[in-house]
Amino acid sequence: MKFNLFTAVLATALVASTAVAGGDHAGSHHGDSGVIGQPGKAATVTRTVAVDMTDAMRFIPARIAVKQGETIRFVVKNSGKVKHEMVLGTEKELKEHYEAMKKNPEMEHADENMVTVQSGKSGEIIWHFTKAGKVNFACLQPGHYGAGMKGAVAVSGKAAASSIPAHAQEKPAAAQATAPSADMTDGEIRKIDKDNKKITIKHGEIKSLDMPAMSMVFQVKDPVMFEKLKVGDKVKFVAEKSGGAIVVTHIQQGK
Ligand SMILES: [Cu+2]
Repeated sequence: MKFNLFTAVLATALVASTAVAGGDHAGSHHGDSGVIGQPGKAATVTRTVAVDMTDAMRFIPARIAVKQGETIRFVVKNSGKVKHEMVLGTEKELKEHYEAMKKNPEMEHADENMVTVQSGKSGEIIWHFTKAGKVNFACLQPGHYGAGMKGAVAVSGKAAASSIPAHAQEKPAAAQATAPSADMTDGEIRKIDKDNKKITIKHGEIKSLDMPAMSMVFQVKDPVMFEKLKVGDKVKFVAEKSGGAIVVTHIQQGK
């Protein structure tokens, strides 16, 4: 009896550690992840892929092959003279986001599926590919995607027959946007930069700015707003365009 119990515990431990270490089970842990995968952890990176961005509006390479379950560290270099970025997404997401960037060239987005890189510099994205299929990427700087600055990651599937309960959560913040206060947007604080009077908020759709759900860096109107806020807080806020920036004018604790 004792032996059986021990065996059971050991088996459980093995399963748990495999899931954590390898991330092998196709996005089944945490019930997270959309269709393109999820942010990866540095500790579980399986491979590094170098990507070069050029002023010819190209990614080199533009085609990247990975296996389902891999966590890739993209080291993204900007060899050009202008700012470029690499953003992972579905074609639909990228297009929506690109249109929002064209309307709001001052916006500074900051999701984990992307990196914006200044001329001559490098940045990185660590991404865990949980589903077989195609993950697109593009540079969403105004004019760049339109000029063909895009590519795709082909994610090859595995033979494994594990079921993938990931579909349920493809629409995160936007789906809960049935707030009674119509002009407030729901969000969650990701980063607070008091020195530069900036705040990063993962937010739902901002109808007044025609902006889809994403994480974005905002200016704050008054630094006094920082006093009651900390990273991780759920908030409701109002943002508007002002003096070449997108500024949070009101913010309060959400539910
Ligand atoms: Cu670009």
